[in-house]
Amino acid sequence: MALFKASRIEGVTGRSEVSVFEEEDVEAARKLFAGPVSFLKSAPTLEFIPDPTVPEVAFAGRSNVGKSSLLNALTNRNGLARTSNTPGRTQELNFFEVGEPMRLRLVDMPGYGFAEAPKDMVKRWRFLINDYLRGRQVLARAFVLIDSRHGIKPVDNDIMDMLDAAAVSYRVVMTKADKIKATDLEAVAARTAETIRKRAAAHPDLILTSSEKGMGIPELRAAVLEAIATT
Ligand SMILES: Nc1nc2c(ncn2[C@@H]2O[C@H](COP(=O)(O)OP(=O)(O)O)[C@@H](O)[C@H]2O)c(=O)[nH]1
Ligand SMILES: [Mg+2]
Repeated sequence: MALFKASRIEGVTGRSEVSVFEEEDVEAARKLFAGPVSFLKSAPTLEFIPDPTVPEVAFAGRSNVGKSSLLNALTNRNGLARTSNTPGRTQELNFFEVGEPMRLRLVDMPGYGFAEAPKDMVKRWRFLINDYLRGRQVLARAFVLIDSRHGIKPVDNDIMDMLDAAAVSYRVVMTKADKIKATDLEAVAARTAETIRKRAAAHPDLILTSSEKGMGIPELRAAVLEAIATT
């Protein structure tokens, strides 16, 4: 059984906290994302979300965590998801279609946790996300993005609470791994893995990524494909 180990690291405790994938699964995922990917629509409320005809995989994270960059790296398309330094501009669910014929939709969830967010905006965000997570039958898995430099913050715990409560399985993805030293990355990965082990709906292993360097992107693609494999 061939394992894909390009970005595997051993945690400080000596065990691996990082997911490994079989080479053939990584290759199948690479092929899928090398094919057609297109933006479908933005939905400010649930009335506007597309008919649930294919499985969905959602991406959540604090604003500025690197979500747009990661979606672009994942899909191999530079301008698919807009990157910016102005947090909290979008409060919509963005849907992207992958494959021909379409295999799945990627859902870019609105970023959270920016400092100047007005209270009613935060409230609207909570309602939208909760309704989507609780009501979406085709939602196969969520990916929760955590900045490697900061680790899990209270706002990240909020979204993971919502996912646990809605019984939506999710995986934690560390972003911007190129921004810190390898030893610090190991430490933050070990700490993060330890924290999520206590969570009901979380996958125990992490995926370490850098959109800038392409690190962990093949694994993330494989994890997306794995998420819809049983649906
Ligand atoms: N060094 C580095 N910078 C990144 C990476 N991913 C995103 N960034 C930068 O972080 C900022 C926010 O990224 P963006 O993708 O817009 O984050 P979003 O708000 O979560 O969608 C931008 O300036 C990106 O260039 C990464 O993997 N490495
Ligand atoms: Mg963004």
